[in-house]
Amino acid sequence: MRMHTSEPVITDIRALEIIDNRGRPTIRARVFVAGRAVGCADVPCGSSTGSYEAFDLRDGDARYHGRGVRKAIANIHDELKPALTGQNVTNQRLLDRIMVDLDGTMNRSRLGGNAILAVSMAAAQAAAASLHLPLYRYLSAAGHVLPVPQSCLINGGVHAGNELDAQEFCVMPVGAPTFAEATRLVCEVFETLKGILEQKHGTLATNFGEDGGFAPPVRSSKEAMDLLCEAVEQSGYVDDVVYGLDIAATTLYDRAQGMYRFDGRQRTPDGMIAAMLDLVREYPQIVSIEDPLDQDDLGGWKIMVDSLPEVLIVADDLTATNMERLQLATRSGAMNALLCKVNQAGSLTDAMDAARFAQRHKCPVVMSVRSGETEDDILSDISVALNAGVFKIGGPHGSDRGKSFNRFLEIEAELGAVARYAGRDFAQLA
Ligand code: 2PG
Ligand code: MG
Repeated sequence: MRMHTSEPVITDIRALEIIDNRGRPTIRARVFVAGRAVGCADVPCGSSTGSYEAFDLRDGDARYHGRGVRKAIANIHDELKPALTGQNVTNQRLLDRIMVDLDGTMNRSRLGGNAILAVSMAAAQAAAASLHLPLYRYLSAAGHVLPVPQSCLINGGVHAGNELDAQEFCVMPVGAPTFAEATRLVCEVFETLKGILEQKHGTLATNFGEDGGFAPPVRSSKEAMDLLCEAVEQSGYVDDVVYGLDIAATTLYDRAQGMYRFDGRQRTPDGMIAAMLDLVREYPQIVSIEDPLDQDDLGGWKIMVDSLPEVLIVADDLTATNMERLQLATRSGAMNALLCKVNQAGSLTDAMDAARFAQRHKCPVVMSVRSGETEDDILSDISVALNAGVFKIGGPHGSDRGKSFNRFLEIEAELGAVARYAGRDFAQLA
């Protein structure tokens, strides 16, 4: 029988409306390639979304309270599929350019960032499959870093039904020698924290927030930090664990009044900066603070960066994985680390370009899941391809979070001696 030697051209694209971990619709796309390879990918989605993110096209009708994605799916079938059929699937940059040009808007609002990203990621998976490579290796010959998992164990903000204003209190097991050991540390601390919460606040305190962390009835960042520190201490990992916070301050900011609601008080922007400095003074093991201020307060962000040179001041809503915003923020000295979310960018090429731009500007990359996730573990492969030093992974609860841990565990085993756990060098990987 003759071997199939034709180019891996795209022969078909099919998309389906599926649900994420919150029962909200999202897109699953499949890209089919000559020679039988197929790639599949799901689009993640956030709750605390910034204004500069790629447009998430929703139907706005009665189904799913307006959140259906049938229009985006129709755009995949009616516009993206005809434009991409016959193209070589390994030409990721060209595929993404064709889709972005066809959309024709600045923020992907005509076809939907979700429609474009679904096809973009499924095409990368199909290309990797056609070359019989794991995705991380297809995306980069140099990928070998297993990131420090920044694991959210306590949730607040819009991700929880408690009265804690800040969104995420995370552990980062930098002292572990491998990702596998880092996973064990996270899970042991998680289990210990559960016991502490039960004992102090009763079993209701062990209910979960949207990131797979607990959502206990605490009101202040210090209470949350004390609980985390106690769990780490009881687990015996004081020397191995540091902490990362996501304040998600845009969600706490009242634009009309120019005031934040934080830790039970109204605060001016200066008051908010003072509160951050105070937290780091009290908990010097905090090594990372994401979105400490509103997404448009570039001046305030610069003060944060200048005041806390040892701490990663991570831009999420500030830059929204958008190249123009990233150029503005780095030029203004308003950030020193980038949170990279693929659906903020709206295509795989745009997300990877943003991450590499940040790394060239000495801003370490924190890859991140969204609060709305499925069982698709593609982000772990993208993280390894980028050699990102940190991965914001959620708590170790549910397969929507476990999938990221498990994919990294697979990659670490597969890489063997080549694998390097970022550990204490997490901020040097830029
Ligand atoms: C964030 C994310 C991830 P969301 O703010 O960093 O936890 O939340 O996906 O809701 O924007
Ligand atoms: Mg965030």
